[in-house]
Amino acid sequence: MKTNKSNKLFSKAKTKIPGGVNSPVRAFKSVGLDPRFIKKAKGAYLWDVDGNKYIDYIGSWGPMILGHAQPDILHAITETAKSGTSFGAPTELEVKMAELVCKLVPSIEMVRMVNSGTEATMSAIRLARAYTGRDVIIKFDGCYHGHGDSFLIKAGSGAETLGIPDSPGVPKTLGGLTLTARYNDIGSVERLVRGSRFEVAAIIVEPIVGNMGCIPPKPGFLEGLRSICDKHGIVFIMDEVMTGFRVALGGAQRLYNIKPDLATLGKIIGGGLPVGAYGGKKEIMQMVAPSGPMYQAGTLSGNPLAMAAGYTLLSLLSNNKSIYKILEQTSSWLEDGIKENLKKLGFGYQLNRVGSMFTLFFTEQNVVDADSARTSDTKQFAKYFAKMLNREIYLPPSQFEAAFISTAHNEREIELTLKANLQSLKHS
Ligand code: KE4
Repeated sequence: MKTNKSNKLFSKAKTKIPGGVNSPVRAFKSVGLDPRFIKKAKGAYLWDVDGNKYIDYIGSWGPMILGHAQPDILHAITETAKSGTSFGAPTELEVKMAELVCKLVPSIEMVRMVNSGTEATMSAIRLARAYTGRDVIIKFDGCYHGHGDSFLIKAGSGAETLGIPDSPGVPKTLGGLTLTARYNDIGSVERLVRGSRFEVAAIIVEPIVGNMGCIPPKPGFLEGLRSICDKHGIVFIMDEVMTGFRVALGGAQRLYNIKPDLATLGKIIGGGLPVGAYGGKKEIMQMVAPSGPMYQAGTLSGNPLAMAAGYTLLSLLSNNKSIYKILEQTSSWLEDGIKENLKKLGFGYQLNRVGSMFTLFFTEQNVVDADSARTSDTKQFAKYFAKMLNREIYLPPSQFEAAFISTAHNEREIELTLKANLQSLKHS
C-alpha cells in the first residue's frame, strides 16, 4: 500500500501544526504509524491522497451515521450557502432546529446551540454551578467530555490514548474541584458525595461510555445516579455528544428511559459541520444569558450552514424509523461475526457494543470501567490496527475509542471486514 503522499504531507504538517494534526487522536501516535491524509469520502468509504480506499469505521468520530457525503445533507448545505454563510443574527432555521431537538430528546425543554461538544459540556457545567451555587463536580475515570479545564482529570479518548489523562496547564485550584468516581460503581459516587467537604453541583457521565472504548452502563447504574442527584439536589448531566441520535433517536436517555436534568449534544446534531448543544429543564436553562445571568456566547453558534446540515440529518433520522433497526441488524451481524472469528482462533478478547457503536478490547477481562479497559494489550491492538489498515479497514487508531457503523455499511462491507478481521487476528 503506497503512502508516500500522506507521509510527505505529514512531514510538512508537523512543521506548522503541533503534531501535524488539528486533533491529537488523528496522529496515529498510539498505533505507531503515520496518519493517512484523506482526499474524499462517500458512503462507507474513504480515499486517501495516495488513492487507497478504505471501509471507514470512524465516520468522523460519530456524525456520519448515514454515511459520508449524504446527498440530502450536501444539498441542504449548498442551497443554504447561496443565501449567505453566517449573519450573527437569529434565523428561522435556529428556531426549527431547537423545536426538533426539544421534540426528539426527552429531557430537553430548552436548548442552546454552540460550536463543539467541548463548548456544550463546559457550558453545562458552568450552568450547573450557577444554578446550584456550588463548585464541585463529579466525573468518571476514563470518561471524556472535551478539553475543558474541569474535565482534563483522568480523561479518556485522546488524553488516555496519549497517556496524559491529567493534562498540565489545568490550575490545581480548578482541578481540585473535579472529583472522579469509577464508572459502573455507584458506591464510589456515594462515597464521594458523602465525603466531599463541599456540596456537589453536578455529576456528568457518558451514559454509554465511548471514550474508554465502548462500555455500557450496568443495570441500575444510571438509575442510581438519578436518585443520588435527586437526594442531594445535584444537577444530573448526561453527556450525549456521542450517544445522542447514535444509539436511539432520543439518545441513551431514551434507550434507558432515564431523564437527566441537562444533556449535551454534538457530532450527529451537526451533520458533519461544527455544532454542539446543551439543553434540559426550562427552570435551569432560563438562567442562561440573556434570559438569565449565566453568561455563554458564540459568534458562529447556530450558523445557517451548520443548522441546515444538522436539521436535515435529524429530520432524516426522525422521519425514517427503520434506520435504527437497520443499524442494529448490521451491527449485530458484525459483532456475531467477530465473536465467531475469536472463537475459531481461541482468543478471549472482549467485544462491547451498544447499537452501532462498538469496541474490540484486546483483553480477556470483562470491560466495565477504566481499570478493566486498561488491562487491554495496546501493543497487540496496534498490530491488529495496522493489519486491518493494510486490508483497507480504517478503525479508530486507539484501543480507547469506539468504532461506528453507518447505514452505508452493507453486506459487502461487513463481509470484507469480517474476512480482514479473521486474517488480521490470525497474524497479529
Ligand atoms: P468535541 O469538542 O470534540 O466536539 O466534543 C468533545 C466530546 C465531548 N463529549 C464526548 C462524549 C465526546 O466523545 C467528545 C469528543 N469525542 C472525541 C472522540 N472520542 C472526538 C475526537 C477528537 O478528539 O478528535
